[in-house]
Amino acid sequence: MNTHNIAVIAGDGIGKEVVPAAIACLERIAAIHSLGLNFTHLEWGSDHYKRHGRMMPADGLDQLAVHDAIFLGAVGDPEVPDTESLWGLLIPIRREFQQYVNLRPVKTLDGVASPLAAKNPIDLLIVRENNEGEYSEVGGRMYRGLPQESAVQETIFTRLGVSRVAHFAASLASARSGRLTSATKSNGIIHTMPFWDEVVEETVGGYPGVAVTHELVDALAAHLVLKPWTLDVVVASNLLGDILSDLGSAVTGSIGLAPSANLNPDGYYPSLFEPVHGSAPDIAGKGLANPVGQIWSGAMMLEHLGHSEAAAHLQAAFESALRDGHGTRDVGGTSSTSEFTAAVLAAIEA
Ligand code: GGG
Repeated sequence: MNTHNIAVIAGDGIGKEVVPAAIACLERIAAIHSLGLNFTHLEWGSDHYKRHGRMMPADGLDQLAVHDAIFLGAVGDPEVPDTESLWGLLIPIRREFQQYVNLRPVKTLDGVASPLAAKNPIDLLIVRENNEGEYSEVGGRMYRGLPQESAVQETIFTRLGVSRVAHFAASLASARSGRLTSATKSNGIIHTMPFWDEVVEETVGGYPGVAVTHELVDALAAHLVLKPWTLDVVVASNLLGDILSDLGSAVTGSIGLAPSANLNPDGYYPSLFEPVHGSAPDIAGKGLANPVGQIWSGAMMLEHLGHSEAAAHLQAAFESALRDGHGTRDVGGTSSTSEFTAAVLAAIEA
């Protein structure tokens, strides 16, 4: 039996609802496909912060390092500063384990109410740089509370960082249509963005079947809303990729649908799988959360661990539950989180 040790961090808000839903599906898939998935549940997140003053224990990264993958729900709590919840858990994990690719599929799903997606099928991949760029701790605040109060935040692009994510995106594009779009803002951001463009261009030059188009991110945002079906693989910096992928999921019907894989493509470290959405405190605890983003992230985890058949089975099951009208309210249906999960479990057996 293939056995994998998975660290599970449900985290905050709706993470506590969608993670158990996805684990129930993963356990059933594991039983059917004879996979050993050993889940270790780690009670980390904002409740841990409120008790101990930190989002995870001091040796949290060491505890995670011995696992084959990490399955995360959401982080964020109205009583905890957002900088603490993000920089105290998710960002250190992405960095420590060199998860420099954040792969975010944007795809039309049958059964989801989305006027735009109904026009033409959408099937694109956003490759977000995940370790550097605008997400940087370099900077500071001065003269707090005075009229001259100021803040500086540095963006950092390295040749290594940009080229490795561009390689990943180019090889994906090469296996698909050969069309790669790189998000830029090099007309306004005159040092880092032209550097990003140059390194992407050089890297993609090594892939004869791939053509890269550099699109200004404002125009690309409009492109993503007006004609998303003409895009295939999009590579973007940390911040731009985050924004574009939220927009992409909204275009397909709901951010609750969107999965993501924070990948260490070299395989030296565990990768992390999480839905794109956050903790949604406004609907937490009400049984309204859409578990598709979490379940789909579980399918991406199975694929990453080498179980394509099991991943396809799980993917087909949640797609069929949506197609059969079992969607949650955000996608135009009436099901609760548990009703939708029950429909996926039934589709797994079908
Ligand atoms: N699903 C994980 C989560 O809660 N993400 C919320 C968030 O704020 N993410 C920021 C990011 O991906 O950079």
